[in-house]
Amino acid sequence: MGKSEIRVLVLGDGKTHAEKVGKTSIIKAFSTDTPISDIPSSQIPSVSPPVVFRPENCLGDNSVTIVDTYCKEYLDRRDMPSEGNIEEELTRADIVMLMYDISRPETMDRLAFFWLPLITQHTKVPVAIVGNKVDLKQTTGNGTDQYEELMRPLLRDFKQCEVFIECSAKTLLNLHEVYYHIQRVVLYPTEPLYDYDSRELTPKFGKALTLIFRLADRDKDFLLSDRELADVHSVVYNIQLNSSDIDRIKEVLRQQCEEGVTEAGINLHGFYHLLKMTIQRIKINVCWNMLKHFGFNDELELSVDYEVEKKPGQTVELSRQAIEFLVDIFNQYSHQGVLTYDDLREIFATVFSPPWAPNRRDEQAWLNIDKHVETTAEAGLTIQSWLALWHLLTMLDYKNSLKYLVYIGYNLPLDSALQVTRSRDKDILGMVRRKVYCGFVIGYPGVGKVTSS
Ligand SMILES: Nc1nc2c(ncn2[C@@H]2O[C@H](COP(=O)(O)OP(=O)(O)O)[C@@H](O)[C@H]2O)c(=O)[nH]1
Ligand SMILES: [Mg+2]
Repeated sequence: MGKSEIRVLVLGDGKTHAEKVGKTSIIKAFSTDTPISDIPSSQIPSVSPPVVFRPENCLGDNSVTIVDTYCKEYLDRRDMPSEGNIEEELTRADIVMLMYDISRPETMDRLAFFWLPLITQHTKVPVAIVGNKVDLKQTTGNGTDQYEELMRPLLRDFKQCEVFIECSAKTLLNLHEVYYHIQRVVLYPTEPLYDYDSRELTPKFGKALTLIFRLADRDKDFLLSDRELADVHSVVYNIQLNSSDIDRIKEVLRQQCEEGVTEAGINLHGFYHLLKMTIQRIKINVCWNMLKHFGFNDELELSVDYEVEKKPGQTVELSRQAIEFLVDIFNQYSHQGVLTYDDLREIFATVFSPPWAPNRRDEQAWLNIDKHVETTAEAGLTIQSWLALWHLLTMLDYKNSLKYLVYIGYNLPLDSALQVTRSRDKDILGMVRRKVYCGFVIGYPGVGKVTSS
């Protein structure tokens, strides 16, 4: 993702000596990779200056800046601004590392009734809850972990809490994991892709996956064959899957989503499920890397930016390649030579609005297709109407048309999709090459302009 600096704000109790959760210690342990038991206490100040990690020690091309805090009076909000401007720091942070001391339950209680309300009031960035001093941990008799039990409602009630991890600055246990996860949640956020409440992929991610599936399905049989699946892995992750890897993936998928796997390959439903399983295994970076590979940005959108140079009298039309692509789409989705309304919705399953009404998301906008081109008695489109629709869209707004072409799966270079006609004056002199003619119907109101066209 496109972040060059990750700013981590470390918060947590520290009013009295007994309540110090180990914020400064953990920063010292991060920066020296040394257990704090090996560091003289004189070298651990009460508050550390910001520590910067250069990109070579980070997860992506980013740097990491860790900002320590010192807050004496955490129970009296009126004192907060004088305490190192925590509120201002909150607005600058990319992630908050909220610490408690696992040996002192009261430091954990204060997460829910003091720290998290304060954090969520000032920022929407993710929060990593870090339980320090795990070296002092005692588990309960029946083996269940009481702290995890206590954490669960916290993670449920405060949606910004994306990570819960226990570690020790004294022994370095899990310290690399903390460092990894605070970067991971910033670089690869879960929330745009997955809804924890419904346990479903977000609609936007679903649409992006539909397009990725379509591009990966090269033989256009609505299934990912073993070869196509292996090719996706090889181009996106540079991993060569062999047949037993693929069999294993399909077997795991079959156990969880039987209808997603057929003899000939994985269908779209199965592909969704595969990605859902990937997210549930906290492999969100795998999903983001796939999105990035296919050109999606942080907002899960494709940027289709292409400007055509044209002079007055020239118009922009679809190229032969674009028309061939649209004919292929028609052949793939149509039934008995007609694209039904359902087929049309299937083609545009990768977007939220129809190309003829790009700002509308309502059902009626889709039904309005008959206002733009001739439809059959059953509201379907013949190949002529389908192509006429695209010629019309391109003439009205070629940028919009190009964007939708890409969203339905056109993956050749953008400049190959359009061509500019000769100027109209030249057409008059020589042979006419343009495919689309623009005519105006003029007349008094009520004379039948709409019905005659
Ligand atoms: N047992 C144990 N003690 C720790 C750990 N981390 C910090 N401490 C101790 O906790 C006390 C407070 O640490 P400090 O970093 O000053 O806390 P802060 O006020 O949150 O910055 C110090 O005495 C540290 O030695 C740890 O992982 N395990
Ligand atoms: Mg400190």
